Amino acid sequence: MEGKEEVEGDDGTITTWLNKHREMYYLATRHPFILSIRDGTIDISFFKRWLGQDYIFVREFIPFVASVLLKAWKESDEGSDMEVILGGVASLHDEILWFKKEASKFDVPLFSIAPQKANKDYCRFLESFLSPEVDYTVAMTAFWAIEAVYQESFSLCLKDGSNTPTELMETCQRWGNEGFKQYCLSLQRIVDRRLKKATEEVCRKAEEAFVRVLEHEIEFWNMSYGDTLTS
Ligand code: HMH
Repeated sequence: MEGKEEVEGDDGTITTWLNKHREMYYLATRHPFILSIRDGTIDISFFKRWLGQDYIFVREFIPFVASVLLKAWKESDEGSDMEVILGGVASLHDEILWFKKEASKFDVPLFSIAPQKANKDYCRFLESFLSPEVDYTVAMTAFWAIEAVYQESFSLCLKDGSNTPTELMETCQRWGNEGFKQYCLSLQRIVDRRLKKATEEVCRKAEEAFVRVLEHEIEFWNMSYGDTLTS
């Protein structure tokens, strides 16, 4: 169902980056945490930890996306960018409600959870984009990458032959569904369009942001999957 036909926007810079940083992208999108969901072997306590930590992350992600919206309003050459980003903001509202519902289903107490180190580091990274000094194209690149990693990861758990536990299907569908994939492609097209006109400096910073996102995503999965609750 999730065919290979998605390589739309083919010859854009993003395709080049995905090839260049293939190994790291692979680590971020096929982490043992995700594979264990797909195989049905996940330790549910790891899932619950991820759920609580991701709720904290998403709350921080909202101001980040709002700042991208603001940058689009100020800097974008294309009015439709704002609509795509606004759609992202709207779906985050739904996502927050979903986290609360899901947390109560799994008895995860959302309000007494402390962010772990990898989460704090990732949130601090998000905050670094809030400054008006950060270019729209660079922030947009990070935004796309953050969404794309989840889309790619969770869609793996919906593929034929996967053995995803029923109670985790909703989570996988949330980020793995076709609509979310199309939304990620819209973000990707914006980034590719912007990069075509960007200075070398902006392109370099955007690529750097992409790689940093992959690193943070890997650390986030490690945090969710590891044995330790500390640090
Ligand atoms: C850590 N990355 C992380 N959490 C998320 N919810 C997303 C990406 C996608 O929104």
